[in-house]
Amino acid sequence: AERMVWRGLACTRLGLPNGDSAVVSDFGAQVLSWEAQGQERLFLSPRAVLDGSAPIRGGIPVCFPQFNQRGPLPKHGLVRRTPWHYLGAEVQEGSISASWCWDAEPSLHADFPHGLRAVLQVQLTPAGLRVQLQATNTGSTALAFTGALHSYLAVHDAETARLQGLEGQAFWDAARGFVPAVQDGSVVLGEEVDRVYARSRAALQLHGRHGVLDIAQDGAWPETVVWNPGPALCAQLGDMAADSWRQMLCVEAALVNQPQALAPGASWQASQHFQVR
Ligand code: TA6
Repeated sequence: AERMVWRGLACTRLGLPNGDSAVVSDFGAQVLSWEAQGQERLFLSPRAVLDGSAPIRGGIPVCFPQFNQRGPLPKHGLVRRTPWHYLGAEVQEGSISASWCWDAEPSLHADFPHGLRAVLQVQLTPAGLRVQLQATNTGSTALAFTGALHSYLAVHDAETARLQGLEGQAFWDAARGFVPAVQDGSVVLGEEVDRVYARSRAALQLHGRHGVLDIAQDGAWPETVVWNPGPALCAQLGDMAADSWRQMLCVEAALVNQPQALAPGASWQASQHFQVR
């Protein structure tokens, strides 16, 4: 692993002998780039704010300990807008991983008076990337959290890209009045989609010009969020270009509907895994 400065951000670059690589910033412990089989697999907005004054639009933001605006904390929580502490890297047989941690003291935020440690581990394997979030209650009071790995996947052809594997899953769509529905067919790009699905046990597949990406999450993430702003909302987002909605699809491993309780001393962990076929 190589520590480096990338567009002004303190980052770690992970590389494998086959040429695959990943770049992760200390700010947000956010994966900003993942190249597998010679292709960039993540979307990073050309207008992303990279000076630490705002969350970074793209890559894999960690939303924690609150998803979206479902609580008193800033949107998507505290950790995507602050530097994490780099713990180091480890080479295993055929893979390399690195970890970051973030600690909350009870005095950190008036609306979150708890001791909480988050550890993010990023593991690069041939044609694969695994991101794992671990949370430990380091304080003396019980707490509850929600969150997500808000992964922005690269789309190279908006007309033909489709996400398969959610057929038959229950969801609600924040862009359509939160009305409960069941997924019929694949998810395609076009209008705004902001959906919280019950997790599918099987991996999802993002089909695109550069092949098929399998997307899996373990059961500690009970939901999958699929988000694309579509042209109208995209035009209002200052850190997206007008056509950025055509180049991304967020497929998020998430914990949204029911907050996860953590007793003092207790830990929780969950991962999302991407594999190019
Ligand atoms: O995960 C979907 C979502 O919560 C959407 O509602 C949308 O707002 C998106 O995340 C991006 O949020 P952000 O605060 O990064 O603009």
